[in-house]
Amino acid sequence: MTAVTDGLADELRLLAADIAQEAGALALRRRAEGVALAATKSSLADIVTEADREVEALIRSRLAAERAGDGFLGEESGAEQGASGLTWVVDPIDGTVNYAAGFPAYAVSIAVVQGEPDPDVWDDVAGAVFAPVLGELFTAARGGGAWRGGDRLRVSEAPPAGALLATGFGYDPSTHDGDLAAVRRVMPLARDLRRIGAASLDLAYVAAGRLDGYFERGLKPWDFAAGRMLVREAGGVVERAGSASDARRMIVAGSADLVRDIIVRAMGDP
Ligand code: LIP
Repeated sequence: MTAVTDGLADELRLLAADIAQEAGALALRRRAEGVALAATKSSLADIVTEADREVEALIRSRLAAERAGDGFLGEESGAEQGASGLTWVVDPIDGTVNYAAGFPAYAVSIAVVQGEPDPDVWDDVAGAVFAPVLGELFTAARGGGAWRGGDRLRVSEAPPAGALLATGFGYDPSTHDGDLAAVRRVMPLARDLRRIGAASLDLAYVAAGRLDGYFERGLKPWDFAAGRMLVREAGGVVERAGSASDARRMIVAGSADLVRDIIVRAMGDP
């Protein structure tokens, strides 16, 4: 079991940032050449492109070369246990629908965590979210704060006019009614609502204070591993609301007060 010192956490932050930027550059090149759909996954709307697979393969091989004993949990190529107690949790292109449609809001999301590869119990070590079109890199290391480039990030307090919130919707059409009902219940807290289409960026923007809060049901660990760490290191709170047996538990991020208010409304009676 690797002992994670502050120095190692920061080293892994820089490695995550380096690989995320290399992976982002590959995604950008492939986008310029045209997007080829490789398959659909949970539903027809849940697409994977050839680039998702190629970018994840690049990240995986870079990590295998640099961090041979670590485990891996990736959106496209699954899980592999390591011997070091550290696991890399990777979404090669978060915001695949944006990527395929030509919207700039997509990102490479890379986190490294310690302990069981279960987001309810793992300890954050380091993470990076890189949006190649937007040219923005967000990073965090355990206890070392969250950063956009060289600027330290801090979550906002929602202003009196109401919170600027973001949310997202699952790919499965049968989940839309429930997602919309949650939006309706939370809306009284909001000044306005965004649907950016990439959970890692929603969370990075909460960390940066651009958004006051974010909530979404049904995210997978790779969607939020790095972003959740950014929010926490920026002084915010990220909760998973609902019972552990619910595969569509809601992620709620923001300041402690706002997260509490969102959960009370979102989980209330319709
Ligand atoms: C997607 C997101 C999006 C969310 C989807 C999905 P993908 O990740 O980040 O914002 O609403 O449910 O998880 O599939 O593009 O990596």
